[in-house]
Amino acid sequence: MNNTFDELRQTIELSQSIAISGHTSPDGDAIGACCALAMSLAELGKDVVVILEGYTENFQVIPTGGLVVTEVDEEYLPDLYIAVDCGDKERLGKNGKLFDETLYTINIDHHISNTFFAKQNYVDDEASSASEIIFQFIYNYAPINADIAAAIYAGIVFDTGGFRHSSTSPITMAIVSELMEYDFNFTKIYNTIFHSRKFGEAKIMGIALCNLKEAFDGRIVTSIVTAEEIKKCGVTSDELSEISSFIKGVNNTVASVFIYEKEPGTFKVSMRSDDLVDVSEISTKFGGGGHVRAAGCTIKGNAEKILKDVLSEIEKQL
Ligand SMILES: [Mn+2]
Repeated sequence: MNNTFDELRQTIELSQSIAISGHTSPDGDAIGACCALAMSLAELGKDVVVILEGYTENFQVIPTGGLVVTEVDEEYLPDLYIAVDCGDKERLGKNGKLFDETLYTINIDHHISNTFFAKQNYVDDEASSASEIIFQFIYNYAPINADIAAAIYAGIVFDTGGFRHSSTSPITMAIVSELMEYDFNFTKIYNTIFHSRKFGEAKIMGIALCNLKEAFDGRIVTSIVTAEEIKKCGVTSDELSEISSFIKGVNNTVASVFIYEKEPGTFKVSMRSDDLVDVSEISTKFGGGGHVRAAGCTIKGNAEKILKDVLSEIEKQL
């Protein structure tokens, strides 16, 4: 069961040193929510650190208040540990140990699968993002300034895919409307998160587009890139994450299948779809996972054969 905001605020009052962290491989929401909360609690006079793994260049646009560290000293033990945007304790990665050792723990999250793993919990699975909850939590309680507003904005923009996903609600937009009263560069945040890429990323996108093929009268688009092509562009697999959704954008396409060679003979299959195709069902058949409209799996073998097998599974759903 959820605690109330007032109960969480009482725990904060009882604490001077506070550690905050999000999930491993932090995304825009985890970073934005953690940093916004940290900056706001620091304004209240608390000693706050945000413990996060390193993250990609695009997210450097999110204000941190200089409070982010990747590691803490062995002897560091805060009064309170707040986990943000983590569905379960495992998502804290190696910080789970410190979390266990801390006297007061709070879990603030928006994943429907949340396991209520802290001593106090606040989970709202209808919230678009953890950042949205953090806004509600600090509103009328702790200070909000331009940097805090920018961090919350970044988290909401990221988790809603730029206000596109169905999780975007009137409440989300009301919060964004409040945030825009503060003086920060929302255009820069939006563009940096979604529309900026490294040279190599643009190049590998070009190669993927050159390799584009159609199946089932253009209802499925596919592309394969080899390890050699990836190496030539000097990119890592993180920098291929846009490709599948981009090619899904071809008119009249109901699903995309993007395959890349992770290592010789091992291929990652990344799929995107609309309502017609459940790609999580397909990826599960090949030992992978994901969501109905975005899923992936790793398959060993030959790329053309893998594509054929995946397409024949998709065909059953068309
Ligand atoms: Mn999130």
